[in-house]
Amino acid sequence: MRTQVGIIGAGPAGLLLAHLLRLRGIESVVLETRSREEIEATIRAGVLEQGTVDLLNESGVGERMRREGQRHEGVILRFGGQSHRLHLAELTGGRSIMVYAQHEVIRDLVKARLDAGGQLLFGVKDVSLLDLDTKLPKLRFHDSDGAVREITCDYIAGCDGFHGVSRPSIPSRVRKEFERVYPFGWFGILVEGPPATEELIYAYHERGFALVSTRSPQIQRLYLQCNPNNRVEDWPDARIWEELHTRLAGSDGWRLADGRIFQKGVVAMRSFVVEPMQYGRLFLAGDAAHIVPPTGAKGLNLAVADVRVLARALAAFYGTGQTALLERYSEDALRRVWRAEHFSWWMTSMLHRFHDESPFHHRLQLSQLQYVTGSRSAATMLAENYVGLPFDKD
Ligand code: FAS
Ligand code: PHB
Repeated sequence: MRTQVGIIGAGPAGLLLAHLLRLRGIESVVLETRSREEIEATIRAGVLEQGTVDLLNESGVGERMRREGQRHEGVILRFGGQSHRLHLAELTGGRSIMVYAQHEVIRDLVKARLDAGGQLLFGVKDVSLLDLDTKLPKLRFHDSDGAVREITCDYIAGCDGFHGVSRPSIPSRVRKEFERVYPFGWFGILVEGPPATEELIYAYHERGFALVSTRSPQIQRLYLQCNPNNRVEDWPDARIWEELHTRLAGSDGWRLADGRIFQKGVVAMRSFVVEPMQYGRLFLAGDAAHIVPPTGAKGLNLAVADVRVLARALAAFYGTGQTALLERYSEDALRRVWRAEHFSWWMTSMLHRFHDESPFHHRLQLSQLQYVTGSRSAATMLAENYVGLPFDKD
């Protein structure tokens, strides 16, 4: 087989890249280990930045998001038994977030690719990357029938997530990795029932962080800080509700509503970046290159930002033959990556209990929360990072 861009991974990064390339007349093939059903059922992120919403709309795949997504103009920080609303739109000149689950974005992008006759090869195995430092890099793999296949490409995009094969294909002598692993995880649940709040609640409590998010008027998404080694069986429903009610309790009369929990999972918390995000004809995008703790709701949005830069660079090459944007892809993408890494680390550090920290640290966290919710300039800093800086303002 022969294609212009070989893409490994049908997550948000790989699918959006394939879609943006097609809009510019550039062909691609996407290789995905899992099935279409599996990737469309993967429960992950829930918040889209303003820039992500704009890009999905501009590229013609935002119709269902506009219809079913929930635009939020504010976000709530809850501590000391009180809720403090940050008016995101007012603080950022009208920018906001859209609550629309990642697996819905995946469904919309898969449909757009298949409707356009895009080549999405599901169920592949043993993908390997060859000849990356030549003008004809190759992807070799077993297709869903077990046959060995090989695709010769002009370029390869590694969009295969944190545990994929792309990043390790960059020689270790070239790679520099930056990592911070947090001493806690998030226990996430999906609950049947109406929303208990109009906007997302990020709660700081001495027993640990809690987040009240949503998926639809009928399904709610909640998280609570937990031991990183916790398993689902460590958290029976009664314990989950007791912990959530304790961490979200307040003197303002607001109370979380219970409901039937129908999905549970533990999300690890780490910050990670690899530099550079390219090697020869291989370009990394999304979780293949970086991971953020989900406190800042940046993971999915960073993947989108990477492929926006990569699609533009590839279009310049195929349009004019110039390779300057391709050569500086990593430098251009990493500016926004490190801004999001810092914001995600900052939000995580402010809102989570580090149980090995002193009471002094606890007071510092409370002081910072009071400052962020009491000072317009501090609130603006949080708001503009949370809704996402305009793409050209990295
Ligand atoms: P993805 O990991 O989404 O996609 C990579 C794709 O490549 C997958 O479909 C995988 O099957 C495929 N693949 C892997 N290896 C392959 C190989 N060798 N060959 C072919 N295909 C291969 N972000 C938030 O903002 N908020 C959240 O609440 C949040 N929760 C998360 C919960 C979990 C459990 C995880 C793992 C991540 C979460 N994230 C969250 C981050 C998440 O949304 C990512 O940032 C986002 O999925 C990144 O998209 P991609 O880079 O496309 O990677
Ligand atoms: C979610 O709804 O899954 C979600 C929302 C906000 C976050 C993280 C996850 O910061």
